[in-house]
Amino acid sequence: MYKLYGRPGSGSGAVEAVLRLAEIDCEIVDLSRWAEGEPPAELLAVNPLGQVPTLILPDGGIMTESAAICVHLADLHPSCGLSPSISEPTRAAFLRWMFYLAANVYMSELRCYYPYRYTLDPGAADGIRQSALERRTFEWSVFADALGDRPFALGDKLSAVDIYAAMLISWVDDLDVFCERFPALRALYARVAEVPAIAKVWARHGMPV
Ligand SMILES: N[C@@H](CCC(=O)N[C@@H](CS)C(=O)NCC(=O)O)C(=O)O
Repeated sequence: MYKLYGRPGSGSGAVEAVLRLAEIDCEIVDLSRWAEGEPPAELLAVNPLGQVPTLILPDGGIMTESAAICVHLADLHPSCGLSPSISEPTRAAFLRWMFYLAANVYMSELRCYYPYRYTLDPGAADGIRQSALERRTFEWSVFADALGDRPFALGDKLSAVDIYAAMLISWVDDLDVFCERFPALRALYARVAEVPAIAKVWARHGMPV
């Protein structure tokens, strides 16, 4: 049995959606928000960074890193159709965009959310947040340009990339402005959110459906 440490509205949303679509049984532990530097002991015991999502595998192994977890689960359960197999032509794009979103957009989100972690100068936090917001917009524009007018990141078929992107889109503060600027991403979000199993997870995470 898997065990997922998460928090509603956090990076565990995409993992939970993949678990549901892959019909994987999993105990979900919803942690409440914690004060800076004080993650719950239960989480710290399995992830020294004190971050969610953290997944305990059936063999007791531990996985962190939201994108890696999504890829791993989707690969292990090919019937869910969320990851192209290693020999499919779309595999390279699949890996590219999973890693792109995790390494760029998610990281910009973290700089917005925890700007003080990226400086020793308390007066610099505001500037870090502002530049992260600008950088995030640029990163989304790169993703939107690559998406073009295709329904999903890899073409006609939903994959874990779309779920991951939709989770990150839901974190944007000013969604109206964002959707106006990136109509293709608004459409992608809507397509993801209309999948019944995902809509249930999004609702649990307080994400727009
Ligand atoms: N690179 C990690 C980032 C995970 C992360 O930063 N999660 C946030 C919630 S979205 C968290 O747990 N923050 C608590 C903290 O860093 O203290 C991933 O992709 O899973």
